[in-house]
Amino acid sequence: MKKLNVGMIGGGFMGKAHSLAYAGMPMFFWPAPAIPHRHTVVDVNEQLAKDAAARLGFDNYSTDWRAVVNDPEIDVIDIVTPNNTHAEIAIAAAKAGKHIICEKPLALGAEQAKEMLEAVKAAGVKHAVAFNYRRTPAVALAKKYIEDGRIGKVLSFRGTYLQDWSADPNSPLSWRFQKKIAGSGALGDIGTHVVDFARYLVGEITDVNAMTRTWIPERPIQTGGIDKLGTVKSGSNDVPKAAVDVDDEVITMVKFDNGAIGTIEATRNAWGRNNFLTFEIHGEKGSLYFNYERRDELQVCFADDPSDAKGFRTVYTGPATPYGEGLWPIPALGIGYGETKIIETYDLFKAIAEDTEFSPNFNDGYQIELIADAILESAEKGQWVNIEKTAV
Ligand code: NAI
Ligand code: SOE
Repeated sequence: MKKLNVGMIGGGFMGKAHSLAYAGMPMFFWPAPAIPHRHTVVDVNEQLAKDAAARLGFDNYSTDWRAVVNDPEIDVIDIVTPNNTHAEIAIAAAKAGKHIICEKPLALGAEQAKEMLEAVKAAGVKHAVAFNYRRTPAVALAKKYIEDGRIGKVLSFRGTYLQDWSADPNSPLSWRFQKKIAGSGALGDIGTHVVDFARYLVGEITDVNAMTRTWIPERPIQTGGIDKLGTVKSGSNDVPKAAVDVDDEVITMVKFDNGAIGTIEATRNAWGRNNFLTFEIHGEKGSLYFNYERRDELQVCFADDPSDAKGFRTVYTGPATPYGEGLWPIPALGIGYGETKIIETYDLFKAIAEDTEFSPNFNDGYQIELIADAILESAEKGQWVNIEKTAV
């Protein structure tokens, strides 16, 4: 069985999630399309890189991503660093002929994403953007129902991504609150996951009309690299603060190319909401509702259900639903964040082994950046903005 050597750049939160997936994928999906081999992990922080190698199961560690990208032993470059580093690493990796998986959002904006797309196309390598939530089995089941015509023509989409980890003004100014590192705030960080759902399940977004707000204009300066996502607060009010220059909240109306309409909301300041990533889709013949906080479940209502039993009911994902052949043998044993990454890794390694396209890829990442840029432009101008369609 073919082995593919992975060079992973970044040893933080996503470094852990992706490493788990490299180890776990062949345990779930056997025969594996190819075996991921954890070759080298890179972090700018040497101690972190060293710890990451020991903890996450890599043979080697380095502080120099360029050396790893150009290492002839490496087949796949995995980019799990903050957003401002994605473009430079991905373009260098493409030039070195490596397959690439890059965390979301693909780039700081559409201009950068376009350069990344051009680089991978010129190199002829496989490219993936890690919008892993679409690989939750219940989300893939919703896609299947829509494609099978079970809810008929889609009329509307309502998507949210609500969290509360930054609602406390003492949650520090990590990289996620700095435009030069993150690109945008709640929009790029979590809103893009909803945009990915909308495009995956409904169709291309053509127009947006948005509002954004920055609720907490300054935060205590964070020293040190990893974003602790609000779990470590600044202890006193005397800590020096700096300005937040990204959005805390975004709400947009959207129009789709197939005539459907919808709304997308994202905020990290919604007390009581944790990973409230949801969609409700209404079609001419039924409705679907998903909430990631209850990710084994898809709520369904079909217009031809018996009239004395009409209403949302719960379908639990399991062996009979998408990816069931590789996951747990009884419905509702429990799908976790790790499984979404394991499935993502399985599909990527399959695409590499079978020379097919992975989706979502850099085309999708670029289109999502165009949509995100249009959302910011719309919020600034206070009017509808049309989105240019790329060659996706
Ligand atoms: P993090 O802050 O936990 O870790 C980032 C790591 O990258 C740190 O260890 C830092 O030292 C290292 N780093 C920074 N610059 C570097 C460079 N030039 N070379 C090598 N290492 C460098 O960040 P986290 O949460 O892991 O986020 C990384 C990426 O993953 C971001 O793009 C983020 O948007 C995305 N993400 C995606 C998630 C998903 O569900 N798909 C979940 C969380 C993050
Ligand atoms: C923080 O909002 C965060 O880690 C995002 O960066 C991820 O993309 C999301 O999946 C979980 O929350």
